[in-house]
Amino acid sequence: MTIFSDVAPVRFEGPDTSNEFAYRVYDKDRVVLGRSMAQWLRPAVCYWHSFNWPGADIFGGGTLPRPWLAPVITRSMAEHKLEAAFDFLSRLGLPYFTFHDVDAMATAGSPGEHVVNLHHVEELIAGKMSATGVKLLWGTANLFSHPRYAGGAATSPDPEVFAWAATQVRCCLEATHRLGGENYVLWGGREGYDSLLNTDLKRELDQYGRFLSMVVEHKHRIGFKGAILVEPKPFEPTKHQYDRDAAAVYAFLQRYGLAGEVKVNLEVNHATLAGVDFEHEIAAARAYGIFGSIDINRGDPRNGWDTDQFPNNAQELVPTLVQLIEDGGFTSGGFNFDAKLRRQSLDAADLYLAHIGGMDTLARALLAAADVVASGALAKLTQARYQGWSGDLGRRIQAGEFTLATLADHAVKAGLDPRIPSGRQELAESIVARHCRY
Ligand code: XUL
Ligand code: CO
Repeated sequence: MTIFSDVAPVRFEGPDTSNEFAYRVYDKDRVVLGRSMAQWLRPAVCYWHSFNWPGADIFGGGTLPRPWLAPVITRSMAEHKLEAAFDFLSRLGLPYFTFHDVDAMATAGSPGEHVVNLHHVEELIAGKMSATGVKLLWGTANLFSHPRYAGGAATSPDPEVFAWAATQVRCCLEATHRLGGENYVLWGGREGYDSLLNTDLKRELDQYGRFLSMVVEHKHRIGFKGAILVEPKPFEPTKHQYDRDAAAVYAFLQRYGLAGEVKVNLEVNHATLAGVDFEHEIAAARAYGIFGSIDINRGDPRNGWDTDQFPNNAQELVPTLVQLIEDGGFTSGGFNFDAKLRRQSLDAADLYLAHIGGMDTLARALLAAADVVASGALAKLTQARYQGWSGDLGRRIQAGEFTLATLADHAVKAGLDPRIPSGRQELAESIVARHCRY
């Protein structure tokens, strides 16, 4: 018995159910455009917000019932947490979870203790995974909470901190590999600066490049076949983070020769904080060939910080799902609920209600996006816009048949007087809106 045992296993009951602890739209086996909802969405519960966060904020302490939490976590507390987490996971019925090393293990005071404590909990996690069938979408090392990381991990002014970070990533990557994890994530929360007056930006980027190269080398050394994913975020906790968005990460990967080795884990509210739509981040990552996985959540339109709320607006997510369907779905990625309860969501039951609402939102967006794609209407409209590029001039420009000078000569000689086609933006928006009926 844990605090999560009061809720019966959550099942699909359809839109007319009066049971709040049931999925209304998310039916894991329902086939949509040739594959099941579970296969399209590959949803994961995150360990940190769900089980390792007491509901504290900068003005006050924990509010949520998490009896296994304290400033120093002992082995028995970590085991209590694990018991509760897998009780919740098996009742919620989603296929994956994600975790940071320190979310799951007993607190360590030295690198040696870190290695031992992580290994101890890894074995217990392995047992729980095989007992419940819940799989690992990705693991990650927390390189931002401990005071040693205040000045960065890989980008720290102190190489001993870099070595500590290397220890954590080595162990967590190996644990993720042994647990059958499908990806490994690095979120560089402190890899940035608070002031350029005391920061050597070029040196820090070189350090970060070195670190990631070491991670990639180790991945190959141990035979980990999953993707290495960097998670972009523009700021918070630092004033400026180097991996601010997908485009910045791509430039960084190119600079350090890692573009074929590392992809991105994109998060909805990180895009919002970067001042772009989430679908922009997806489109940019796809264009650069680095799209990997998604942390699903949302911000609050009137708050400029990372509120990590559960998603509740399916229509907003349709452009993302359309792109995912166009790609034929995730490869190794999935939708990880990097979302937390509000501080007043005090009951153990609230964690179920939050995930159920989030899952139904994703399922609604999937169904609407599938209808949009099946109708062919957006694809037709976009294709019509670029039609000119299929003509003689467009093909010859792309084939490199013109120089700037010969093309200019051609324009003058032909007296070009183009009329661009209508963008039909309002129609495109109506197409999305009219398919949001689930
Ligand atoms: C922080 C964030 C992290 C990463 C994992 O904003 O999103 O939870 O997803 O370290
Ligand atoms: Co995240």
